[in-house]
Amino acid sequence: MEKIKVGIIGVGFIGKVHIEALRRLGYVDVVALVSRKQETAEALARELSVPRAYSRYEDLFADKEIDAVHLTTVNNLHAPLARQAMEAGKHVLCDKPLAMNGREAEALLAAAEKAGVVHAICHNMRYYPLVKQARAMVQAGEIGNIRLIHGHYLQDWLFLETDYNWRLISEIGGKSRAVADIGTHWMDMVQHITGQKISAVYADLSTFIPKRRKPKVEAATFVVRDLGPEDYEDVDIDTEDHGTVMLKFSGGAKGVMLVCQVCAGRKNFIHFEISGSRRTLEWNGQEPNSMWVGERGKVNGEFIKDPVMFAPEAARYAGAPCGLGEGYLDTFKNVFGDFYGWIREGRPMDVRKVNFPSFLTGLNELNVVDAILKSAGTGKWVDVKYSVDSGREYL
Ligand code: SOE
Repeated sequence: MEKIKVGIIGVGFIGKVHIEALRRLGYVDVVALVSRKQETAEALARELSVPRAYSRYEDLFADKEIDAVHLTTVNNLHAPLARQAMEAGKHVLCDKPLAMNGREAEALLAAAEKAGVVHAICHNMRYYPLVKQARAMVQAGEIGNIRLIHGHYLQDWLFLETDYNWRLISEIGGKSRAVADIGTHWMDMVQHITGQKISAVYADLSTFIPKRRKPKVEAATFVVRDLGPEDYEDVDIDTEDHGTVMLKFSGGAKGVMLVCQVCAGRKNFIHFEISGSRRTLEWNGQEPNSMWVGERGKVNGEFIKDPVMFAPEAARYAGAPCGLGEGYLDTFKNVFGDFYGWIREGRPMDVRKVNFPSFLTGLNELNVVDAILKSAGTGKWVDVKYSVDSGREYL
């Protein structure tokens, strides 16, 4: 069978993660990449053994051999590049957040439906095997009616005032940073597990470091360098380091999400606790291969990742047997497996049928982010206005 040919635009930390995960599928070939400078593109292509290197996006879109494009660029390029790729007939998998705001995402979904291509947003966190098992347990009624959904996503890579990255700048990353960058992961994961959509928000956002020292030569995400005071310039920051968001859900559940990118010692600490009328589940991404199960009237349990004990719809996401650790990098193989499985079977795109997060998911997320920004600005509860009515169930 002909391998599916893929091009990658933006080869920083996450672009390289995508390339490695794509190659693990076995039926996908990464044949081209784009980086802003031709010599950088060629160096990366040599380093990563990718046949073709471009520095112009349009050259990749014009490449007839390419079936699908991954967008792992800065956020403000997601929508314009996705639109061009789809107009060139390419399937698109875009990193989150899908666009700069709900309005831009709505237009992109319409363009995707017009182009008739397969489209996805890379919410990989829902693809940890135990997260899929949590979803299966909720759907099977093992947790009961969901009452409380809470948790956080904490990081420290922006802890110092000399830590700098394009996400800090609203023109490039979007008006929201911590919420749009990592909060969307958390919100997608808990809505996917419970099937309930966020219906209203009450938000408090803070910029604990309003002035930062920007290195004159920018570094990649998570890269720390030892520079002298003369290597920096002062910049004012207009995006949030932190968000505390109270939540109401479509199925009646209540909750709270805490996100912060300046918590010393917290690296990529994504965590949820979901309490229902029968049990509670608690899980965190820094120890993704075990889940706590809270009971009343009997001893609490620890669910060690074991596909034999999983529901069939969750077991398929475990790539290794019981107790053998699976992590962050494996979640990309899983989301790409669903996306390219759909393409390989030649199935038509249908946002209500696909088993992966689509541009509609990305749009729903940005509708929530827009509501969070509005609530933080007004100090009031805000009902989420979904651009597309996809019913009560989270898609
Ligand atoms: C930076 O916060 C970042 O790279 C996010 O953009 C990713 O989505 C997250 O998985 C890791 O941290």
